[in-house]
Amino acid sequence: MKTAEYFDIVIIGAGFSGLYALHRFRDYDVVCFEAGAGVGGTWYWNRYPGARVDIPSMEYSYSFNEDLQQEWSWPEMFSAQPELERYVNHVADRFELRDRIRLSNAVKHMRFDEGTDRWHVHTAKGDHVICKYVVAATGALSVPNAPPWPGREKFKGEILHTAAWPEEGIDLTGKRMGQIGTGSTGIQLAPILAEQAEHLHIFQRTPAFSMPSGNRPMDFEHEREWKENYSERRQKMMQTPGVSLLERSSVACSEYTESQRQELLEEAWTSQSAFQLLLTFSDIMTNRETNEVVADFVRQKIRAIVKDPATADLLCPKDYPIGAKRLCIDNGYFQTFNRPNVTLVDVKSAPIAEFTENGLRTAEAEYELDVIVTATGFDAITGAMTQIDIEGVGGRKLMDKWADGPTAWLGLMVAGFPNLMMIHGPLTPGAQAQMLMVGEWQVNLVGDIIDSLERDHYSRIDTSEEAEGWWAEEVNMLSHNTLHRFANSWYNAKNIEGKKGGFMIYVGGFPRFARLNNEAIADGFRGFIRS
Ligand code: NA7
Repeated sequence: MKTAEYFDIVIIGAGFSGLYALHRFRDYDVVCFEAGAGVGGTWYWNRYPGARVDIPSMEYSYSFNEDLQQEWSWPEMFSAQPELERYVNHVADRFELRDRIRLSNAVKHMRFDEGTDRWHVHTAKGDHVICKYVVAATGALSVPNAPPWPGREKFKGEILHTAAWPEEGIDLTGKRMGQIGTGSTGIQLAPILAEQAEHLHIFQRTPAFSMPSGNRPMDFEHEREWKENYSERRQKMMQTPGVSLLERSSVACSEYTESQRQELLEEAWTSQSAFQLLLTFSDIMTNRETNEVVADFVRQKIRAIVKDPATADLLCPKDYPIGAKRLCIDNGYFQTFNRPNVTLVDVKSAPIAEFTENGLRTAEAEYELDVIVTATGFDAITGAMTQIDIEGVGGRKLMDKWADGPTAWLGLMVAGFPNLMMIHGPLTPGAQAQMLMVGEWQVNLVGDIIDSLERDHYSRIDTSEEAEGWWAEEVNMLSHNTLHRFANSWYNAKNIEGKKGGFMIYVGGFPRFARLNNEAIADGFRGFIRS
């Protein structure tokens, strides 16, 4: 057993937020544990062909250092995974963060010692660290969801998960392939698999809404303009609900004639600006009829692209509002179904029953496959925290406390788990706002909190169940004002059978979220208990 080491702060995760936290806390004695063999979190693990960010790269990048944002050049408008990984590695080197990161060394167990107000953190490699604060930058989408189909061990071919894609890549040329899952990931992946496979079966449970990504080589005039105005633009971004400078209409759909609506939607569809479609009218996420106008526009697009009417019909989402799950962004996804080597299989009506020696079997038929790619998403938002055995005050475990769904004051702290703060925790804006900059913002908030506790000589900060209740009310009130709750997705834990959670995302927009956080701190740390 290794001897215990002492640190001020343990950071869990060396993704984009964890790396920035290392930089922000550089004046403390700090160590970062990371499960992966490299830095980058999401952008380290999700190296499947076609992985690409769906936010423009001039926006989806760190804002904390002016020199960094001036020096770095993105080759494409929406960066692919290899470029994001190159960037995050550059940041780790440039800011000399590596010597405080312990890779391939996941945190497994944490116990809060009430006598000393210290966390005891134990890792996969047997490290034992005693520290005052833990900052969990564990990521909202970091634990792959692997549905428990029986027979995995029988299958003679290869089973891959998109979020654990082999680093060395894999040659899929001429293989009989099966892809399960048609969310953001599956939609990026399918066109590329189809080019390589002898035949590709795509197993779809729920069809997704998707629009063309508009990716293209970086326009250098656009880059120059951004760089000249970076700080002003970053500030403006923080004043928008999604932390993004997409154009947001303030006009309701009903104010337009039918032909004006179609013209606006067509403009958004071809805008080369991912997500613009959801901002065409002011009331898309609050008015069911408006939402249906936009949803129907996309269904018409699908029917116009996909030649076989039965396949087109199966690809049309019909039973949930557009935008209620994250809108997908594609590079020729629907066109893929016009290829002779691609078949769409409906596993809603005939679910996957088991994996077999030679492929998989649904309730209706058996499919012979060499490789099965599961693009089945994540045990999102809570998964990364509940897979660590975390014992708080009185030995209470986080996974028990959250058995019926997560609770957290401001999405930041959980009552009974002192000195533990989460970045992108449950009940924060998550994927409803640009995660890189919100992560930076939250790290700065945590940094300010820790600085003030140290300055005022506190040894413990906790929150209360009452404060968790206030935040739950705020989150629920907001989610009842929008249409997001009408879809089954990782936002409400309904992507995984049996998972409980309720609505876990803050949909009130970043400015309101930030204001409520700042007000609580300014108001004498309302909702927190310091001692
Ligand atoms: P998602 O969006 O959760 O998509 C997962 C897909 O896998 C989705 O089509 C699921 O169907 C499907 N799935 C999951 N479990 C099953 C089972 N048991 N049977 C059949 N199909 C299944 O994950 P992604 O990785 O695509 O995207 C996650 C986020 O990353 C995305 O929102 C962006 O923010 C980036 P379902 O829809 O649940 O019926």
